[in-house]
Order: sequence, then structure tokens, then C-alpha cells
Amino acid sequence: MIYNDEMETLPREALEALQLKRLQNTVERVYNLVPFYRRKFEEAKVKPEDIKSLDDLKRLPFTTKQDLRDNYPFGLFTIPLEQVVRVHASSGTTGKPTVVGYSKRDVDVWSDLMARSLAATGVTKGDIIQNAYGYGLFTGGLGVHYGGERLGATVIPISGGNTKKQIMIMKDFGSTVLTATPSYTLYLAETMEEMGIKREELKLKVGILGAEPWSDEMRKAIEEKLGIDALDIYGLSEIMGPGVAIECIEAKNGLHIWEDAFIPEIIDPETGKVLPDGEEGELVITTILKEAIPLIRYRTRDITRIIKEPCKCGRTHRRIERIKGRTDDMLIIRGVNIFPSQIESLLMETEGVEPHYQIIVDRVNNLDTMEIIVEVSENIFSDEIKHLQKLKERIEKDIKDLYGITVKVTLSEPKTLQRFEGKAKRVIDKRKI
Ligand code: DLL
Repeated sequence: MIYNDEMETLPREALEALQLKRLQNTVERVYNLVPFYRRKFEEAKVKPEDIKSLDDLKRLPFTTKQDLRDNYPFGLFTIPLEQVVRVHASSGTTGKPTVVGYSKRDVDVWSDLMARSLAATGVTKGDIIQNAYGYGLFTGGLGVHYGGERLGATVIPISGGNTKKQIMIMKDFGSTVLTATPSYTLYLAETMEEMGIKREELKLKVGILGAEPWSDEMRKAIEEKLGIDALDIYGLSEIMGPGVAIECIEAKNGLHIWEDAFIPEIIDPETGKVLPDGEEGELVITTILKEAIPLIRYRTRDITRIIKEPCKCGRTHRRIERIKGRTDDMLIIRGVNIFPSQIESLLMETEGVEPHYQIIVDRVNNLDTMEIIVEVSENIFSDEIKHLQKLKERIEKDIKDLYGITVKVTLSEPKTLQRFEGKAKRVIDKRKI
């Protein structure tokens, strides 16, 4: 279903004219109100009036997570605190969190974009949304919550965790939509099995999953276990939260990025050069509707490409391909670039292993080493040792064939690896510790 027919199907020309107008307003706004931006623009020798076309966007300097940290907590806000009605923060791996603020209008726009996103996955006001994204400083819980209410659906604000109760409620309340990270969804499915509850006993029809990278193979496993359509939702707190981009149920192929609110670019992460549509690189987003903390050319570090072909659903907003990983998650093992999501795809295609794994990277005698610990299925586990040995060797060989590097695979007993209620942490890079 299309939530905002006029905006979501706006012809490209009109959409781009709207983008330009909003971009000019935003640039003017940050230049006048935020000393940080004024300084950066001056350094780049660019003034708001230089932005005459969308193409001029590339003249503006990038903004990074470090810039947000340097201006911690409220230094990049364009409005006084009495006009800020909400703050969120994302906890980085190191140091201080990244703080973002929202004006009343920002929350309103976010609710609308999130309602649009939910509608694009087929959710209507008749649906019951079990919202298992964490509530709190993380944007997942409240972001989905406000969007669900805006759409008129019934939202169960259950948050993450409390897994058995979660399943009881899902069954008793007849939840039709699950919103959670893919890794928590897997954990829910597994707990359901342990409780002896079959997927037919639930009314669940769609999962709107995101906040972390997940492979297509993982999607298949989730859809199979729960008997649902699993759709991908993308967002980041710096830009807004969930609902920046969403897969539509009609195509289930790429995520529409809401271009009346965001301008996406793909750059070469090494040189910063803008790449043409279709090429893979780092996603850079400029917000053009935000009040409290607009961001100009924010480097997301997420790797994807822009799909230029129009979508069969009729929406005119371009799509991005599912996120492959982050530039800072990419493992360089003896010079070979590997994304954890690629390892995940490979494991998931191997019979006898479960979607639970961990990657441990280390450096021994100046040489990078990689160990993959993966759980085996119950039925394989009871097999003879020689079968297990074969399975281990097969995965090692598959990885060698694909990347040309030797890794160590360790099989782990069923249900021994850590489960996650929010974002999964699957890589331990001891080289960085
Ligand atoms: O994860 C917002 C969100 C909540 C998105 C709920 C979707 C659903 P942050 O905690 O700031 O915000 O983390 C943002 O998570 O830069 C990506 O690296 C990653 N990420 C988010 N969605 C996806 C996705 C929320 N669908 C960071 N696929 C982003 C892959 C994703 N990675």
C-alpha cells in the first residue's frame, strides 16, 4: 500500500526540483546557525548561494561521525534546547556516544516516513505490530512505535528481550507484524521451537528487520522458520533512525530511500569521489528536511550501490541495494577484503550448520589468522565424528576456493554460541584489542 501517494510517486523532475529547494534551505540554515559548518564551508570556499543545482552538492564538505563526537553533545544543533523535544544516541564501540536531537517537526516527519515505510511492507491499520526493537536511546523502538501509531496500526511496545514472554504475547495477542533485528528474530524462532510452538499457531505474516547487515540466505532461513515475508529496513540515528530506506513488498529487491527527505550519494571511500549510479561504494546522505540537526553529506560508512532502474511498485524514489557491510567492519585478512556478510552467505548455504557463528581474527607472528566458529544442527551433531570432520573441511575448502586464504573452522555444539537481543556482535578482532 502507498501511504502518501502524491509524494511517493512524484515524477523525478518534480522530486528533484523539490530536493534542490530543500537542499538550498538546509545549506542556508546550517551556514547561518552552526559555526562548525560555516568554518567548513569557508575552508572549502563555498557559500550557500553557490548551490544552484543538485550537482553542486558535491562542492560541499563531508560530515563524519568524528565531527559529531567533536561537538558532543549538542554542538551541531541549529535550535535552542527548549525547541528540542527528544534526544537519541548511539553507543559507538569507543568513547562517547553520538547524540542527535529532534524538534517537534522532526518527530512529525520521522513518524510520517516511518508510517510510509511500514505501509510499503504491506502493513495497514488492521495490523498488530510487535515492536521488539529496543526502546531507549536507541532509535529503533520509538522510531517504529511512532510510525506504527501514525499509520493507525496497533503497536505492542514490548522492546527487546524477555523472549519467552515475547512469544506468549505474540501468540495470545495475534501479532501480525514483527519488528526486530534479524539476529533477535532468529533467537525468537529458536525459542519458539523449544517451547513447542509451531509457526502455524501464530498470525505473523511479515517481519521488518534491520539495524544490522544480514544476508539473503539469512532472510531465507528466517522466512522458512517463521513462515513470513522478511523485509529489510535501513536507517541510522545520525540521519533520523529507522525508516530512511525500506524494501517494498511488491519487489522485495532493494530499499527505497525517501528522497524528499534525504539525498543519497555513493562515493569511493578512499578518494571521496562521487561514483555514478550503479557502482558500489560508501553511502553518503544529506538531510533536507531536518530542523534540529541537519547533516550535510554525512559519511555513513555503509557499503551499497544505487539501483537506477525504476521499481515495479510505482514509487519513484530510488532504491539502494541491501547493505553489504561497513567500511570499518570490512576485514582485511592477509590483504584480502572480506565482509562478514559474505562469510554468512557461505555458511548459510552449507547444509548442517545453523545461522549462529562467530569470526575471530588475530595476528600471530605477524600473520593474520581467522577462525570461524559455527554451530552445527542437532541432527548432524549426533552423526559420526568423521562426518563432522568432513563438514569442517568442506567449509574450510569453500573459503579457500573463494578467497584464496586458509582459515580455521571450529564446529560448535548446538546452542552454545551467544544469542542477541539487539544488534549481533559476530566479529572479534583481536588485532584491534
Ligand atoms: O540501527 C536504526 C535502525 C533501527 C535501523 C531499527 C533499522 C531498524 P544506529 O544504531 O545508529 O541506528 O545504527 C546505524 O546500523 O549505519 C548500518 O551500519 C547499520 N544498519 C542499520 N540498518 C541496517 C540494515 C539504527 N538494514 C547503523 N542493513 C548503520 C545493514 C544496517 N545495516
